[in-house]
Amino acid sequence: MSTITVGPLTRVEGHLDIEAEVTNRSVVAAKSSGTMFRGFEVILQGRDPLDAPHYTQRICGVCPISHGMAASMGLESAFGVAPADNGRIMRNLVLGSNFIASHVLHFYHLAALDYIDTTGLLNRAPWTPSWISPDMVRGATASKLVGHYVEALAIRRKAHQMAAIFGGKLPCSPAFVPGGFSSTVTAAKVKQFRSLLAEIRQFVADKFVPDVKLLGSAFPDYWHLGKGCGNLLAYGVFDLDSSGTNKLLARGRYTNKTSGTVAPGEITEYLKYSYYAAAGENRNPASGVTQPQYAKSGAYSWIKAPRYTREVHEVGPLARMWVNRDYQHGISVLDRLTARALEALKIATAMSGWLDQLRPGVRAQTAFKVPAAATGRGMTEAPRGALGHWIEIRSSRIYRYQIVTPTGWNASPRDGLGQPGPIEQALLGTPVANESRPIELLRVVHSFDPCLACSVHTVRPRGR
Ligand code: NFE
Ligand code: MG
Repeated sequence: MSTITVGPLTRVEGHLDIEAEVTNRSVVAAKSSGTMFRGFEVILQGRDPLDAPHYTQRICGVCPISHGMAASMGLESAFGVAPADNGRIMRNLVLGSNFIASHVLHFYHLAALDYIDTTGLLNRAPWTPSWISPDMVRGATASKLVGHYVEALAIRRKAHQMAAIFGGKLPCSPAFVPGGFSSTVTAAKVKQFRSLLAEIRQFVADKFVPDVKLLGSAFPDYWHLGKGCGNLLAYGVFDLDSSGTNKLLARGRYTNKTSGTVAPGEITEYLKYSYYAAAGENRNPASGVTQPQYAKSGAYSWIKAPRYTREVHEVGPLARMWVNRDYQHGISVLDRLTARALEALKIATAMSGWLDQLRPGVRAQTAFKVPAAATGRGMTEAPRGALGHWIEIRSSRIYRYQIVTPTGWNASPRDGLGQPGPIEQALLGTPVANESRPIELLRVVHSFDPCLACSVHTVRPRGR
């Protein structure tokens, strides 16, 4: 038996270590560890509730819009208001732009280089040195994919420009407010948005989706690798009206091979293997506690372990597309990549219809009053999966703020029952041909598109 540690594992957002025990060239146990403590839940305590959409967007430059959305929804639920239609639609359009930017970023700039022999194509830092393996695509196919890799950089820029038309700027849009959106709808903005969207959608349809298919044919084994826990969970996203229940991607769950609904009270977070004081063990985030404790005996991660009915669940594009019956081919490395690309196309297509629903000149925000005391919950989706913010207001200030992110679910450590997290489970059985270059582990981990900045939501210099 040997132990392989990939730390830090690169081409993810944030700082992740993966430790895998390998026997007979196959993984028999794995640990996923978030190696940094950030402190957003603590930083928010005592602040003005209206700060939440702005502070929480700083959790991550890749998925800020989702945090703006979850925080605004949490405040709306605490204040008892619903967003104005123009505001709801602009938020969806900005979030949709951010989903597409993130999915394109993930496939081309984070995952694809696990599959392409870039020798002679990307011959300088930061692309070299890199792990090249004999099964990688090369020649004309590799050149074509690297060409799309470069094009994808411009597409990401354009997706940010598109989001900024209504969002004001990217990353971190200042327009997120409870009751809707603080910007205005004009015919000129709609036109500009439509033109960028057409170009981006075309890239997704003509390059992104076919490129993922191409990898699907070139790496058949990966339709069977990285299966993981098999349970999928989605909170749903992109409200299509003010009801809060009618969404482009509906809420749902697939647990032990059975479809189910999602009851927010069933979500709890375990802390046994995380660097937090035991006081908050297995609590629903509405009463959750974030009290860092480092070092702590047995703990190995700064990520908590969220579970639904105490069971391990994977979240992300595959979970969303699965519970919506858009894609139910299987659960594996390639199914995650495929579902992500197809979801980008579905969202881009829907966005063009949303543009038609905007009403120039009509107010985009409902009036609200900040109550002295209230609780609220905002459950939505980030590109990487289900995202929830829980807020408790006392004396008109934030008393408690709890955030459970998608990578919190996917990269979670073992829970109080000893069950490994989704990535830890997905690594089991992964073959490792060369222990000094375990590219197979990267392929499995990258399929989840982990973001550690989000999941551990101030770095302490030199051990202090
Ligand atoms: Ni930093 Fe994020 C997304 C959120 S992942 S990227 O998507 O929330 O935990
Ligand atoms: Mg949290």
